[in-house]
Amino acid sequence: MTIYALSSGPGISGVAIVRISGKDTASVVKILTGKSLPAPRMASLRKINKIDTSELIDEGIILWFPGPESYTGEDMAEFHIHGSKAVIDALHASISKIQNCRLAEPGEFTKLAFQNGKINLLKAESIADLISAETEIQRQQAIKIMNGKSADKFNNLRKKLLKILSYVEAKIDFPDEDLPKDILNYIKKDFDDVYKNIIKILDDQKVGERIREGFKIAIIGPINAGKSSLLNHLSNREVAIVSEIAGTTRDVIETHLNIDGYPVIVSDTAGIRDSKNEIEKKGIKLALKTAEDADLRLVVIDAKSVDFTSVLKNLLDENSILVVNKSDLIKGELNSEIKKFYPILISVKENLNIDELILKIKNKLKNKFITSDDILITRERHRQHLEQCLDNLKNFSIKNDAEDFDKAAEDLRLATRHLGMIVGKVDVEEILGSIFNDFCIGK
Ligand SMILES: Nc1nc2c(ncn2[C@@H]2O[C@H](COP(=O)(O)OP(=O)(O)OP(=O)(O)O)[C@@H](O)[C@H]2O)c(=O)[nH]1
Ligand SMILES: [Mg+2]
Repeated sequence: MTIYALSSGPGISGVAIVRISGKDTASVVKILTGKSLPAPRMASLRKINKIDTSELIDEGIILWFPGPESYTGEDMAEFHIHGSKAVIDALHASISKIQNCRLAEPGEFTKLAFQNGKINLLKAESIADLISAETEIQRQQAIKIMNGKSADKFNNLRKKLLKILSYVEAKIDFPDEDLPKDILNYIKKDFDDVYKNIIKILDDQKVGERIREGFKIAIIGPINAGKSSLLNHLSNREVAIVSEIAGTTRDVIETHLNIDGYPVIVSDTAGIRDSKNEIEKKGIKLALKTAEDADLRLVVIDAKSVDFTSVLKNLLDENSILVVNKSDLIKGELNSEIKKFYPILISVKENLNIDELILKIKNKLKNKFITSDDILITRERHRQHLEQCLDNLKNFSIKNDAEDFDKAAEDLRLATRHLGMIVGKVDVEEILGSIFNDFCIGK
């Protein structure tokens, strides 16, 4: 099948790009332009005609990328046309009438690139991340991984395991021969190295995932404290209903914000109180769960009627900020009990001290989520494979010590498999290759 799709964003634009990939790409270009193929990778201005009536659709630049030197590895072409809905629709309609051509599915070009060995799975994922990056920190993370930062690391660790595996396999094949001492030392050293590295990679406070998905901030507190007002203020629009009626918010209301380059998801929640209402009770349960799962909690209370239940006190830890709202309604000092928690006094209504609150949030984020080159995990998928790899390595170690080499080898194979699955590489031939290349049986 030959696939096609609009690759530039939807909506009106100066130029739109329609990409085509598959073995009939050359004929699509020839049919629509009525001319022979342009030179590979050279921008060529062509008239583009409707397939059935030969009526002119538009004039645009055609780029022809013969496979395998293309993004997907197949023959590909790009039509750079004027970016209106009508031009794009007309071009799509004409391509769809050509035999074996169909509209691409989401991500299909990148999927083809992966299947054809042009990119690994980590790169495919990071391309998706780069496309959806909304903040600078997300862009930086995506581009580093696209450049192979984590793939190189995982491949190296995997290579070491494959080498150890080749020695263990040799031990199985030649049980009467002892492995030389230096090889035994080598196995031990490399095994420890891989093991420690994986533990270090896993101990990352989930920063990579947080950067990709957004840091979670929960606004929690008693009814009517001004939680929804604060959410609306931070997001600069009316996301949540604000009213003086106690218990207005019932569901968790989420908005995505960019706080100085940090991608955050702020959740407004139901006010905490002793309620008999079933729906409200559900909302309160959800609120507490949201607060528990959050990276940072803004515990908002009302300056005038400080209602500071133990439930809320328990939520105050180093990942929380106590926000005392409605400062416009009080005169004088806060009581000393509250002062203990280093509160920040604000008024959403009068826009007092909100900038300080934002600064405090930023500092908390900065301290908690220092990114470094050690951050290699950006998805739960990576974490799961690494954890499974670690389990298999533990099992290997026990069985290897007990000289149960058959079973130990199996655990090691599973461990390498999990590392391979992160990068999208699982190949039995490669394991065999490593055995025969590195181990000279005749010695
Ligand atoms: N005076 C004053 N009133 C405020 C301030 N912030 C919010 N309010 C008012 O307080 C009332 C409650 O505000 P909400 O934002 O709905 O409070 P909430 O915490 O979301 O309440 P629930 O959803 O019921 O838990 C509204 O009438 C707001 O206008 C403030 O800084 N000063
Ligand atoms: Mg509310």
